[in-house]
Amino acid sequence: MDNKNFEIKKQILDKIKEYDRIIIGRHFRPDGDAVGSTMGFATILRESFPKKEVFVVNEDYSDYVAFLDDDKTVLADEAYADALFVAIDTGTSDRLSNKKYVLAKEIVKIDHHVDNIPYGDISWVEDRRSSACEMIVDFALTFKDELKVTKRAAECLFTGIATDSGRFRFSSTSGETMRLAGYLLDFGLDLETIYSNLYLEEFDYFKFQAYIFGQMKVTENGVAYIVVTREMQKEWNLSNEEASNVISLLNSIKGSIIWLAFIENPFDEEVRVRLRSRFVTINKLAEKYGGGGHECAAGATVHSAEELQCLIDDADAISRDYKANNTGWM
Ligand SMILES: [Mn+2]
Repeated sequence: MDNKNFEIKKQILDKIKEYDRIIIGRHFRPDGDAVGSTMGFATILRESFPKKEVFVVNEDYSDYVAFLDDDKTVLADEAYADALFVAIDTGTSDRLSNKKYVLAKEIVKIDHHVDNIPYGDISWVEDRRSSACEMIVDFALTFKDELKVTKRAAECLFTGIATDSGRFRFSSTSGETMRLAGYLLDFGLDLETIYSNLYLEEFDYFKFQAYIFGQMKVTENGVAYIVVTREMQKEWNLSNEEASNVISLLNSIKGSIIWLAFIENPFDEEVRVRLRSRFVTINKLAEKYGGGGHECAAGATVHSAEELQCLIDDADAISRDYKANNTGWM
């Protein structure tokens, strides 16, 4: 365990002790890490401080990790005035699913995204971490005499680490990630059930995959991309989450070190872009198109077919230059 940022962690623990009501939130369109970290943290706080009211309150939920049995609490505005709001896994406050966070007395931020637009009265950000869940485990172990981790919390936190690290495959996976995940495994987690929940798909989904493989394109210098059109989303009855997850179908093509999914917004002209890469970094490219994120996983937005093509061309040039000047990529 590393004691970097011990002072900030201590401030957060003290703040939690100070409040009787703690409301926990995360980013909208939640993924495994967002759900796992908030539910895991809530479980730890409830076990450790049974007299406190601890709520996880958000406005949207995940189908993908529904097995984590997310809280769907709705709280009256009045409940916020004397509460501490803990925002986890959310880089910027505009991405918070629970818009009522502004009503809370104080805000704590715990996150592993690049801290471009800081927020919160206390902010603990470590952008080298694989996941917010990894930070929650680190937090629990930093104060292991006061915080109680249970098997239920361990299941939530392990799921978040496993999903956000690409099953311990992304370069954000460190020895520390493995040690903390190992600590969680020791609670007797049922890996077969967890991974079955994460991997198994309906037969129809495989037909959808075959369709996507037929639609995707690869540029001259190896940028794989797909446009998930409105029509496609309607025809295949895709949820927002399912449409976004199409990006993961492009991630294993030899020579494609950058891959992109363009997801048309069903309600306006906006097109959401998910950018992924290996070896080469693409967060600068995302920033150029009004977005940002991690070095190898970022998001952006384009507003026209022309802008969409520009982004593909830019990505192609980055891929070309990287391949020309580096070896060892695949
Ligand atoms: Mn995350």
